[in-house]
Amino acid sequence: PSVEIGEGALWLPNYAVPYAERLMQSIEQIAAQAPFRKMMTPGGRLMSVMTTSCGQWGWQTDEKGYRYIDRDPVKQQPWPEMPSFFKDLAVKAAAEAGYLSFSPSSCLINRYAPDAQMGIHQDRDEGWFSEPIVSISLGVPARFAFGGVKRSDPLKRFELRHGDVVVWGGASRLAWHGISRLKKDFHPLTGDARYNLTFRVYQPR
Ligand code: MD5
Ligand code: FE
Repeated sequence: PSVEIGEGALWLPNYAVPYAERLMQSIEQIAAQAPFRKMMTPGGRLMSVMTTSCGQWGWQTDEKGYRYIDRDPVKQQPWPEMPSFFKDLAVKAAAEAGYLSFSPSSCLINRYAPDAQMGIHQDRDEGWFSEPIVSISLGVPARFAFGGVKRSDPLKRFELRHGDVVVWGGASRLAWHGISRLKKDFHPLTGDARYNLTFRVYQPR
């Protein structure tokens, strides 16, 4: 089943449940090559979420700003390859929402420990806004807030749970959104953590 939770945002509850163990194994392998790290915002604040990436491009924030880069600045190596089943899963989910030529070049992997959060923001460092972002949530559930394309648009809240996939296309592609402080909880696959993978199309213009 699928539910449109906002304009252009298609929620596929439990869609990734059959792949969850494989996804976590691959996340561990990726993190062994490109470790999870807390990045700095351009304003000088350390993010509470830990991140890594796989694929051709990885999202980076530091004192120089937000951007996509083709190497892990910690390891000074190219980002780990995007496993083919990651891409297949994201492509299949995008197709459910009518995006038949989705080809992500970046997968950002977020790790939320208890109390980690992500403030309200837009994902606009990619360009290519006619392409959706596909997100996969694993482990502990999180309260998600999303609004409209204007910062002042009212926020709707709902829970993203283990195995949920959301295809963020159309008007939701540039919607403001964030994740509330993660509650202490337990999931048999991830312990007290939540993971989120976001598949993105980025290429320099
Ligand atoms: C997360 N990650 O759960 C979220 C899921 C990020 C981020 O926000 O930037 O790493 S992605 C949610 C998303 C993407 C694009 C549009 C919208 C939500 N939206 O319209 O709400 O760690
Ligand atoms: Fe985001």
